[in-house]
Amino acid sequence: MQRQCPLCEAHCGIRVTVQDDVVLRIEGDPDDVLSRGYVCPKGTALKALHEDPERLRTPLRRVGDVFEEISWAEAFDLAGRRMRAVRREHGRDAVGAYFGNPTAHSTAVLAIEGLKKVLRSRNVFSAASIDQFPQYLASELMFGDHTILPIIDIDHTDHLLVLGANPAVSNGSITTMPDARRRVKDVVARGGRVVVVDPRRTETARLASEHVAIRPGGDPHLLLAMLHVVFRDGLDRVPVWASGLEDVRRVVADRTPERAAAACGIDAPSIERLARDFALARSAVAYGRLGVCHHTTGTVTHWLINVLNVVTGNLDRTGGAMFTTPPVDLGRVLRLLWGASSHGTYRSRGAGLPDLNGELPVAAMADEMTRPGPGRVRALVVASGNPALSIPDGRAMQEALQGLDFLVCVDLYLTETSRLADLVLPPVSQLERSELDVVFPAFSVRNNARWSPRAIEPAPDALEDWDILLGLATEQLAGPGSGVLRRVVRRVLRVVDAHQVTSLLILVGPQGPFSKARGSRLPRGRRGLTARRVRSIPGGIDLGPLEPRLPGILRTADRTVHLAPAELLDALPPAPTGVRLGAEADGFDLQLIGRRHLRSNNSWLHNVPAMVKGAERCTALMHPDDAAARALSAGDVVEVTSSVGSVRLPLDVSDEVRPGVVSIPHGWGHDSEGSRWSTASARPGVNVNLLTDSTLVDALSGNAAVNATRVRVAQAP
Ligand SMILES: Nc1nc2c(c(=O)[nH]1)N[C@H]1C(S)=C(S)[C@@H](COP(=O)(O)OP(=O)(O)OC[C@H]3O[C@@H](n4cnc5c(=O)[nH]c(N)nc54)[C@H](O)[C@@H]3O)O[C@H]1N2
Ligand SMILES: Nc1nc2c(c(=O)[nH]1)N[C@H]1C(S)=C(S)[C@@H](COP(=O)(O)OP(=O)(O)OC[C@H]3O[C@@H](n4cnc5c(=O)[nH]c(N)nc54)[C@H](O)[C@@H]3O)O[C@H]1N2
Ligand code: SF4
Ligand SMILES: [Mo]
Repeated sequence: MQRQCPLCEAHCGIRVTVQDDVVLRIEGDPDDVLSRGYVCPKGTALKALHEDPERLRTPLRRVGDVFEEISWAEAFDLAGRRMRAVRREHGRDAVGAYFGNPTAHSTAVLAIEGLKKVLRSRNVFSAASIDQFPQYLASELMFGDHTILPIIDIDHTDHLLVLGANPAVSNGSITTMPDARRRVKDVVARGGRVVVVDPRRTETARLASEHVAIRPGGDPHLLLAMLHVVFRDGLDRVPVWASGLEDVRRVVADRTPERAAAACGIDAPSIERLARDFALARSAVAYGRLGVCHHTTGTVTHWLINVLNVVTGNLDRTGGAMFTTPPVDLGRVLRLLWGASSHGTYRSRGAGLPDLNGELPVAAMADEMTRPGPGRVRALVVASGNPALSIPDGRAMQEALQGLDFLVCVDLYLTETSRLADLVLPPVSQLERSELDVVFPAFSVRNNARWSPRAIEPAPDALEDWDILLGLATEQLAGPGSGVLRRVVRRVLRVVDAHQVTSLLILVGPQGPFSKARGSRLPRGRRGLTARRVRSIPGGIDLGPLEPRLPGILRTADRTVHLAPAELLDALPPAPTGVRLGAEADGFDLQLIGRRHLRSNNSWLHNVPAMVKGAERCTALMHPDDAAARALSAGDVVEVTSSVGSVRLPLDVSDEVRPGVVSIPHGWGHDSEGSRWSTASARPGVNVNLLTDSTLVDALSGNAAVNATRVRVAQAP
């Protein structure tokens, strides 16, 4: 059977061969309209994940130091009683929620909105605020809605400028581009140029025409100087639907390449050339992702990336940054549920970080669980997340989780987080669920609609995330008569499933029969997409290349793209006058950045033997000059220390990283007592978030700025 791999944003099509409920083989699906046969090693690991004896199959309740298996009815009853009691005693903000990365990869994404609706808590968090919050906020301020996200038209561009992304490994993020390696190589093969701006010579940089080893955090300076050159040399081609141009011209007027050079570690002639190459290309697109999100300047940098695309005439045109026409308009769904996109409606009690669309930044999460007073989180739902490893200041986070009155985790495993839970609710495995992808067509390089049937029949009493999250939501209903209400809602949920909801959303969506949206490209004679049609075509439906959609989809009051929102102008980093180089006064003389690996997926594929075999991957990587200066060599165990904590791990030495930088991957640190993944804990690695500081954030969005962490490295005693 043909379906998709839901592990990362690429959502590759896979063929799963099953006999007598046993998976024999998983391979890439050549019929898939987006991935055309590509699959990475993680995709084939879905079999091992499904079969993993340590994957949970039954709800678990904590009794003292151990877990015991209970029925679903008992589990929901327990969750309901405990959470309603916390709410009764301490108010609705005392029940919080954290939604992790995999929630976006199934219909759980719709169910969490239901849970949020009944919780009505200020204390809702998600992995998005250690990820794409800066992109959301830049979109909100410029396009009027955080869901209007530009996607790179990599398959048609003549010039790709990558800042802080490594699609050759990640396979694309906020641009779904399975087999990104081939797509990057194709740009070069058709005579185009790929420039990768990254402190590390990454897997993507090795495929590129040029690698520019920027100082971490230097991106806004580089972009301001590139814009300076574009205007100075009269290379701007600004579309009519953009406003605020004069303000942009004004703020870049003194941002010369010479002034930017030291701040970004790139010499002025190179900056000039990068700017001219970009602006003079037939089509060009600048693309930024995590490397630039994870900085104190995250939102400013994404704004400048968008501005560069707009003023060179490359937003909303083929080969530039474009907008999709997906089957489901998630922005509209969210607006129906929550009203217009909003920012800073309320703030976290401690650090005063602003909400973005009803979600507080994770950088404030541990503090909101421990800071006394009204509004303190005492009960928490964690759905498909592992905050114990994924959030800055891991020690504080783990202590805060431990201090909760009630923690319920919806997870497949006893992880570093769920081991601390009072109740663990495991959904079916990825191969046991069926779904219509409602998220990633909105981010894909081609418009598409794809259906994933289940490959394996789940056990009769097994539940999907959808059922579990809505079950938890039902249990929140409280007040007079609520017992009856809960019974009625339970009945209703037995007949209303995720498929009915997604079918309806497609029917009224931009590709549906009633839509007049531009960019709908159904084959002639077949008007309007329906879920039934999507389900009937294995490999999915190709709805054509991305098409120009501006200004129609803008949600700003004046229907223009705002090039110069006041918040962003105010937040510009000062023009550099002199830059501190070398040792910092506090002795933290290196800057910490992350890296991803093709066989990892954040914190949770390390229990699959094939995903962790081979050389140790959780290592500190530094430049030979930095190693020599500290009398260190490859293989040494080093101690890496920040103002927050320290970790010990093996050293790797390579000139692929820029001097002054040390790179450690995240998602490791599987040595906690009580977690239950024996393969992972045999080679635990260390949790890099024991070093990162939850007070380092992008000032505007509150996104965690983990790449701004300063450390020192020495031989471990
Ligand atoms: N220092 C540093 N920290 C980072 C990052 C970084 O680059 N550097 N990256 C950040 C980013 S981009 C992200 S997205 C976050 C991720 O942060 P999280 O989302 O908190 O963590 P994950 O490691 O993705 O954990 C996912 C959990 O969900 C479980 N799971 C997997 N599939 C399912 C499912 O279908 N249903 C359910 N219920 N559970 C499931 C897994 O067992 C695992 O425990 O980490 C962030 N943290
Ligand atoms: N194999 C695999 N694929 C994944 C994941 C995974 O864990 N494994 N995770 C998924 C998730 S949740 C996400 S969000 C995406 C992330 O997708 P990407 O953003 O493409 O992935 P990263 O590897 O985090 O790339 C960030 C890059 O930024 C660079 N960088 C660090 N600091 C700076 C800086 O200051 N300036 C610049 N210009 N560059 C900098 C880093 O060296 C790194 O190469 O990947 C997804 N895909
Ligand atoms: S790149 Fe790998 S993990 Fe991501 S969807 Fe494709 S097969 Fe799955
Ligand atoms: Mo992410």
